[in-house]
Amino acid sequence: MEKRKIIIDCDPGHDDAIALMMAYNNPKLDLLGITIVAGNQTLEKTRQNGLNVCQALNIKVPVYAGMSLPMVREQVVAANVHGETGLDGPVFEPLKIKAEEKHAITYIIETLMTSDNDITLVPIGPLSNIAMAMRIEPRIIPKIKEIVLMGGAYAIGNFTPSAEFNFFADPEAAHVVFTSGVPIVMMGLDLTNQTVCTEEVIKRMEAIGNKASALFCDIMRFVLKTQNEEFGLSGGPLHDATCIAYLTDPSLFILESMYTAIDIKSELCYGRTVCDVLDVLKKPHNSKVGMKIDVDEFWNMVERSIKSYQ
Ligand SMILES: [Ca+2]
Repeated sequence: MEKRKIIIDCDPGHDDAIALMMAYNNPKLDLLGITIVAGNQTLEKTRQNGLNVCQALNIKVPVYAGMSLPMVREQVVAANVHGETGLDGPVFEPLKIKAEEKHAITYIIETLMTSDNDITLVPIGPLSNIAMAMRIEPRIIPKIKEIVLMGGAYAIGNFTPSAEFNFFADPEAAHVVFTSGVPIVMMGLDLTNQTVCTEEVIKRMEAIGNKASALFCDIMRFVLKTQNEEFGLSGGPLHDATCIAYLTDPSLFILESMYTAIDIKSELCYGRTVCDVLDVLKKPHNSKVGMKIDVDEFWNMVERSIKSYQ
């Protein structure tokens, strides 16, 4: 069976770390490269976190650092959820691996331009790297097989009342991506909030007893703590990991095709994902939006992924 080629563009981040864990060692996926963007924390910190996760799990995939700032707006980070380092909780060994010299955008452009139109981009942070790559070299746009991303929400936001964090952190970049014409699968908060990791799930993964399970538990125990403090929740969603689950087994998901736009003009709704769920605008559909996930099977998949690390 041919593996699906992917590039993960991330801002690690707790759920980013689990997504990387699930993508590597995955029998269905060929993880070509990891590109890093500022988001949950500054670029310096998200790069360090990405490398820490790769070193801890022995993930042998090149890591490229990209945009340190959004395209237009001033920078915002999500220290309220991810802590001062952006990946508070686990304690890592001193770093022995480094990011590549090449800029993430150069890597994305060169890799797509020399591809057979068979690479899927998986952005799970703000879309700054992907949008800038599209603006610098528009010829990459028809080369992208599909974009499977975490971001947005057809209902309410989590960083403002109307906007989800990834899109609020760089709304103009999200606008560029959603108007590019590339087929988009959007895993928004409406779907990702269904994957609530509880202490019971953590105990189940802890019982596996390998390095991946230890990292999973250190990460998710911190997530549970902040989700409780910030939102009063008894569990923490694994937002970014849903993209990897979809790429591994799309049959676990219910998606709906619709037109989606990003609000980049208003004050109250800046960064809001305006999803035309009822198709009132009759505009060509540019996205398939995740509505429902089989949560039991999702946890089985997470468990299989953790077990794949010896
Ligand atoms: Ca992320």
